[in-house]
Amino acid sequence: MFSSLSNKLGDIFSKLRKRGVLTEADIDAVMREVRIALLEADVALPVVKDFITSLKAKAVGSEVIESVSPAQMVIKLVNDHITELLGSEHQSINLAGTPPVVIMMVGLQGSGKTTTTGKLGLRLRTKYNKKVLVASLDVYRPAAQKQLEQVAKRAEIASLPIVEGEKPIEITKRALQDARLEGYDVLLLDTAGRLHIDTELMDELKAVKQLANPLETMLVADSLTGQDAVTIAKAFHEQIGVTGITLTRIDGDGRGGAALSMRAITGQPIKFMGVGEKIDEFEEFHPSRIASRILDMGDIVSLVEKAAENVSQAEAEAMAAKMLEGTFDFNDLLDQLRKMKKMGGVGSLMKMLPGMGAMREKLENAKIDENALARQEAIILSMTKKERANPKLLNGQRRARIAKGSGVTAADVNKLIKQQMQMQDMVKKLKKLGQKGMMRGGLQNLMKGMQ
Ligand SMILES: Nc1nc2c(ncn2[C@@H]2O[C@H](COP(=O)(O)OP(=O)(O)OP(=O)(O)O)[C@@H](O)[C@H]2O)c(=O)[nH]1
Ligand SMILES: [Mg+2]
Repeated sequence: MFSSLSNKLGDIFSKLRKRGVLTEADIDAVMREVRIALLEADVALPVVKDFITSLKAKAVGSEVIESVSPAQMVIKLVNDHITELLGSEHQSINLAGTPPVVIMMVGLQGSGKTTTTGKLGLRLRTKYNKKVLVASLDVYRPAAQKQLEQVAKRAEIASLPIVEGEKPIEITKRALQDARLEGYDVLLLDTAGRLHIDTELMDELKAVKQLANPLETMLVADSLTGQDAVTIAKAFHEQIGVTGITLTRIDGDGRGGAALSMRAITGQPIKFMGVGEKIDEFEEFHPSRIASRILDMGDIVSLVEKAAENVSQAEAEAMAAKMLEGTFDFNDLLDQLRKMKKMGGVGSLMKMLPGMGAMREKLENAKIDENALARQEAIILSMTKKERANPKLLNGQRRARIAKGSGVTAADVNKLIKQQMQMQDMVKKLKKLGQKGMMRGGLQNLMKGMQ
């Protein structure tokens, strides 16, 4: 889903990551590329314009958090913006009414109303524990009512018995009555689709709506139709009032334009998405999760958030200064280990680092030993203050004592000391990069050295 947009943004950001400090010209160039990517994804022009304007204002005005690169900051800003565009908070179906709660499904022909009625019914039965009745008001297309009956059977929910020759309004009355008498919690009304929005269809929907007084009027829209889906949604909302949107065929939607513009243009929340033809291929729509799927940036976003929480500017500066002096010893390492632990361990940190997206699976397979951090901490704690400050003191005898004291093998102790030496080397290399470069990438480079 949204793979082409995801790839384009991925390309833009991977170029970004290679740069240390971003200039304003860099930011401008990025914004241009993001703009093109969104337009190519078929996002509505006014939505793209707004997106870029407010993103740029934030990018220029935001403070760059130490230990996070400006490129990461930009990625986080874009992520936050996409989430906002998708509606920020997840909105679930509204069932807060006196049963039977009526939900009316509307949409153009073939948008997926009948399928979605079954999917939603199944979900209401299994996840929400509701007793569900469905009724088809589609008296125009032959076998439409039978189709819903079949779908309901698969979802193991009840469907209103079919009476030949009945009009939509009559079916609605009967459905309401049955639902009341038989104690159903929810009544789903599947309506007929039309090729285009026409007055006849709208008048019928209005009449049904007035009679049934639905708590939710769910517009079912085909995401593959891109901007058309958005225009249609707007028209439906203006004419009959929509309370929620289900986007279908997200599974085939590489571009994502409809999903990204829908909320902004209609003002109505996307509540569900259809991700396949099968009855259980249906998901609640979570803006933040979709945004991270689109960006596929691992969890850079949470890295930035966590870094902002955990590493104060003063700490980062003090550490950078120490590294520059080349006096980064075991005391400092202990400090770093504790910070890393606070940030969720090496495993979760590695996953969050830029450029790790593609490696995520490999990393998970590699099963980074989370206990390693605790072990390293124990080893350092078994050292005397002097030893921590001056690792050169650590001869064989002292190493054996430390191993015993911390309950690890001598090999573990040797490994940590070796790592520390490698880190010293790295510090020397970093020194050549100058203070600025190091402060930007200090913590990450340090962690790469830890692996
Ligand atoms: N891949 C995929 N196919 C879907 C999805 N939702 C519906 N479909 C398919 O879309 C086609 C039309 O679905 P229907 O549920 O009959 O659409 P409708 O809106 O009820 O159509 P009318 O009643 O004729 O207006 C069917 O072949 C469904 O299997 C989805 O999320 N993904
Ligand atoms: Mg139908």
